[in-house]
Amino acid sequence: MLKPTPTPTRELVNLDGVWRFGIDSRLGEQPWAGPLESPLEAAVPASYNDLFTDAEIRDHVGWVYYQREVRVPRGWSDERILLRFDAATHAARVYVDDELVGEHIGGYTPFDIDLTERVQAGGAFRLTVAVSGELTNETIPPGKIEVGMTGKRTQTYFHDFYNYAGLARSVWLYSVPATRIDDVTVVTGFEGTTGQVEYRVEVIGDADVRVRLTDAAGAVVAEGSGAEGTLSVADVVLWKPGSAYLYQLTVEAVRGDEVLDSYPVAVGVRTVEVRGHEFLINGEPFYFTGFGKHEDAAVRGKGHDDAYMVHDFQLMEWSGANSFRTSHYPYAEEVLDFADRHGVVVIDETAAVGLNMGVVGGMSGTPPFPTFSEQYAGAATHAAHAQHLRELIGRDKNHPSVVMWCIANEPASNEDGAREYFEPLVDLARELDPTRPLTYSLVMFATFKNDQIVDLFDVVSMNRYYGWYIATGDLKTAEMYLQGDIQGWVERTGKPIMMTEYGADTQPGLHSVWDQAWTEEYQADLLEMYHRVFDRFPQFVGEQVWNFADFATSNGIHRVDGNKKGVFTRDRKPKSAAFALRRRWRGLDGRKPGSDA
Ligand code: GCB
Repeated sequence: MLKPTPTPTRELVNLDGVWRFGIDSRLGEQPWAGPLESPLEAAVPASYNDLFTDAEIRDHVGWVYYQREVRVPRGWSDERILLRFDAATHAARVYVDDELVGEHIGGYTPFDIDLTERVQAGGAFRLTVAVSGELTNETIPPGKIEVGMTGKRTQTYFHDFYNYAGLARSVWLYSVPATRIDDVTVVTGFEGTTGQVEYRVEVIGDADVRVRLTDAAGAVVAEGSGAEGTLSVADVVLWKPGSAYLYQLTVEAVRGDEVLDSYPVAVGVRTVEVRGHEFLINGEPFYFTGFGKHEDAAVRGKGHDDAYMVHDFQLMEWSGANSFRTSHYPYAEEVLDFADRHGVVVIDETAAVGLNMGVVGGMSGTPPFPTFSEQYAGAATHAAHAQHLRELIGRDKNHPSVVMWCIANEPASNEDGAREYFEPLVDLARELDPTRPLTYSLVMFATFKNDQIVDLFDVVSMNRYYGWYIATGDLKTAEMYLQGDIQGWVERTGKPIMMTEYGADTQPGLHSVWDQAWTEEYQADLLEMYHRVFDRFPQFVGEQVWNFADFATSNGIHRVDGNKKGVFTRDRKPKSAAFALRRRWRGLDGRKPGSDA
């Protein structure tokens, strides 16, 4: 799916700003049929939950309404007119004036609605969007809605981060020509000093395709024609972690000399491969350093914010992180564009978090009923997961920064039914993208003895909390657990292994001379212990600390003002561990992780 981009043949109007806002329980029937009768206004992009002081809005379970007037540019009378939501979390119904014009389910992938037949160039219309943050056993991620003694509907879910909802990413009105480029897929490779850019273009309407590859200085380095082909790039400059280089592929739909449509795709020439127990980028072993992150900030919730994005990448670079995982959902496209431009490596994760009834059983991991059953993750969940995977790969397939798909976070891969659930999804992902390795993040109670799906995947990604949830405050015991655990996976799989989560909640400013949980020293010591163990295994290909920054969680007795496993606070101040990571990841300790040097 192509991101709306201004080109010589496409125009774009950004609809971000302050919209009228109300929750369904306070609005009349068919609130879209006129101006919203609500005194509230909400910022877009932003999750709505933390904007208001009213707890009933924050915890609302149901539909909320956003509304604004939209003016269509005068010059668009011969164009197709599309509306794009970069995300509506988790479901949306879109109305133009009094009419329902489209719906979408899935909170972290974009969707378009064609308004050409309903709006007029130079005219205006009332745009109303109903958004629901509800999670059920038919959604990804899953959740459950219960009605309590007071009659209030409450939402529970099986992940710890707060279930922010609303229009957290940009909204656009854009024009495209009737005959147009509908999709572009790029796959790159190289041999010696010659790069290859394989491309495939889908066109709507009757047109020929012409492509042109330009280098970073704008010089044409290759040209081609036809809907598919391979371009050769002499003296190719590769896209490398820490050293991004982007070419631009300009794709044109043409009839004779007339250019009907034009669309640019940023192309980083690089390869990704798993060989034996190595993860190779451009044929060279790559060791991931970095974090699991969240899209999370005060007030805006999961609202995309360019300032936070720039600052987060700065802090990652400062700490020596070369990568991150989009835990636990696809991030805004701007983030991947930024990673492409700055040579940061991304593990792109679906929103499939919480497919695990074992977490309800606490540390015993005993599910109250089977996870992979109609009661929880059944046929409807599976269909939603598959559709989400299609939308994710459709959106992100051309990003050089994305080196691996993570199909789920901590599913109950130890339970019966896991294989039947995951095998078709793995097949689907490989069909959609045969070029990138696949992984899933392994929950603690999915062990090398009882996991049922690891052989389907390319990389073993472990989430482990020895020294925190298990052997709390006892790093000696934790070290023995961790050593045995990794050893077990090495012997079972022979695949590359990485740690996609490890960490400890830490209250900034809390200090102790003892091994005391929650102190800054304990967080740093715990990470150091893990690193000591990782360095003993040549099969280890990476470490991503949980989490980059503190983040908001749902109400609960296990968290005080959110999850505090951040190496940075929620407002991005470093805890002691940040300095320790910087020393290790920048090689200031004299040895870079994953290298023999
Ligand atoms: C996990 C989850 C992550 C949590 C983390 C924790 O295993 O994948 O979403 O935030 O543990 O801190 O408990």
